[in-house]
Amino acid sequence: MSEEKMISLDSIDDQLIKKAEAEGVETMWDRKKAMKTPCGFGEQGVCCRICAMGPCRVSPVEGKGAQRGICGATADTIVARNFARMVAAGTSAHSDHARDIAHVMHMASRDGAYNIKDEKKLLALAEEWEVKTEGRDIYDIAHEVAEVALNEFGKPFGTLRFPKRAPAPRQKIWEELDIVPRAIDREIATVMHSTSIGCTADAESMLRIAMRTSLSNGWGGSMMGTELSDIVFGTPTPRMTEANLGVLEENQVNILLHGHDPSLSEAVVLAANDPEIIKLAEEVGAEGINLAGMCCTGNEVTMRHGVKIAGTFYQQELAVLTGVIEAVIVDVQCIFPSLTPVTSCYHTKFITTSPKAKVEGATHIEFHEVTALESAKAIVREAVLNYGNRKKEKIFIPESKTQAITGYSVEAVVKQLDRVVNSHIDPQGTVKPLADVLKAGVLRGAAGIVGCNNPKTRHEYSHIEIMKKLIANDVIVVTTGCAAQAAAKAGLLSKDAVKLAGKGLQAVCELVDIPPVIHLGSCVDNTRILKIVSAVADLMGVDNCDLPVVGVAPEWMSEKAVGIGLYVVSSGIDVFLGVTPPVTGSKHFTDILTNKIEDMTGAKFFVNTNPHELTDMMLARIEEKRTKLEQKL
Ligand code: SF4
Ligand code: MSK
Repeated sequence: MSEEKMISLDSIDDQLIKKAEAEGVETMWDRKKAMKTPCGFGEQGVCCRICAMGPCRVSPVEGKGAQRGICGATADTIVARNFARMVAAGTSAHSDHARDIAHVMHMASRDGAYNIKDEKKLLALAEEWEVKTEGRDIYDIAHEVAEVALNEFGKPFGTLRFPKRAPAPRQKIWEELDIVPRAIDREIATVMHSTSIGCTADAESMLRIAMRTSLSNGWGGSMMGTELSDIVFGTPTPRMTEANLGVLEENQVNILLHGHDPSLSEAVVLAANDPEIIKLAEEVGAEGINLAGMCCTGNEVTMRHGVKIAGTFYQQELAVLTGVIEAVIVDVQCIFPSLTPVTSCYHTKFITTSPKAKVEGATHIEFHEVTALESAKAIVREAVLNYGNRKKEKIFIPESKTQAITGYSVEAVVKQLDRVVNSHIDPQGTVKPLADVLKAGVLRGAAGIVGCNNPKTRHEYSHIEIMKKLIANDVIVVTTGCAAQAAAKAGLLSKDAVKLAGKGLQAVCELVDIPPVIHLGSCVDNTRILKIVSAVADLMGVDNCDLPVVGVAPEWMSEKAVGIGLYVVSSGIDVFLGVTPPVTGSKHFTDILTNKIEDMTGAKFFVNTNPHELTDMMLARIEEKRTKLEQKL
């Protein structure tokens, strides 16, 4: 097969798809084909199902076809409402994830299933939130901080706490635009209310409401998810791991951990290392228990424990096709319902654990945080007892696996930067070395490459092509989510990849001892990017939008990505998309997102489905921002 015809950049994916065809297993590519041409109205965002007078499909072409829905809503209104609902859904997913972590922190105890792993970070947050710490037990402090966090979801008055972390000029912009987020749940409810029949019918006003909601994600729920996870499960530090389906072991019990919330995966890591469970694995004839992560759960456990990465969102069905996975254990988000029919073709158990994400046909073993270890042991036991049921003739483990370094929290990045600080001149513990090399032009800029996979693109091709081109042009890359896993598989998270970087970036990587593409974690951890960018802006005395920094989602697919994209733009950072969002049915709204929003936030969206052209657009924008920054400093 010629390279261009391959579905994936990674040839093992194509091998596994062929295996699926030979074994009569339906995968997403079969279903994609069966979909035929996507609905043009849906693709352009002009289909409204908000009330039962509809559904109404209005024409995206001015003056031709139905121009208004039955209630009179125009294409501008319908597109803007649909977009806002995507933002609200994405915000709810990340924020509800954070709420669960806050509850876990609230139940943490010295002798319980969950402890406080990063006391320093807890104390810093307590101080920031004015929670008394003096003379108090660390667990009392943790419980009060968790209560404050939980109140962020529904407090009746005031605004969220984390936005005060943003550079002062950014906060001023939010105040002027009246988009400082209030309570997280309130912002989501406001979008749902405003988009209901007979409410907001003004595209720009709709966007502002969506922006405020997105900020309640980036500077609210997601940031809380990151901060509290670090406190309870440990702040990540760089560690070596391996990535791709070659990490599966023929002679071990293989468990695929897939989903998002670290409360479950942390307990599974403990359970898989429990002597009683290890003994059981030996009794069934296995040499051990091999955990492999996928999607954001994969990121969470690799950055805290070095658990190997099986692959990306796109590979969830392919992993099962290897025939050696005893159980796919999932919690919430990005889980294909097709795992039921796919696992039924093999011996694999598909185990759901959350009442928020039950799947028909799966084995549901509810995970209870109060009895986390016992709960996780019961789940892992199911996997171990399934080891003897493999169908030998169906086993195929691809040989491919790649070395990667994962787990750069903000603290870890700062620690690396401290290596080059002359402590007689500058204080340690800041991002000043990064600000200095950006200012000097040794690094031309920085890019956060994030997000999912999408069968509209060749799997991982856009992620990797963009990363390679950026680092070759002295743009440092940080990455999260499934983009980070694509980078791991392509070898870009290793120090060997430094040779692919331009001279400036090479020098920085060697001095600071980092790879050119840095793994920052899961999707909620995009807030680590916000923190680093804001810290650099503060040091330079400018706003985020003045920096040569871009956000990129080359293969995004989730509503969560829409929520992220909007909070990134609202935070003053341009966002480059490789998949067109469903907004093109409104010229007016598309123009706001790709043009006018810059007047409000200093940043905007760029869209191009060709990864090379998209990268050229980024490089041009980075240089444009550099020129303006030089004049400003
Ligand atoms: Fe149609 Fe208006 Fe109802 Fe939407 S809200 S379905 S455009 S009548
Ligand atoms: S897991 S949201 S496919 S990045 Fe966060 Fe990957 Fe996208 Fe899910």
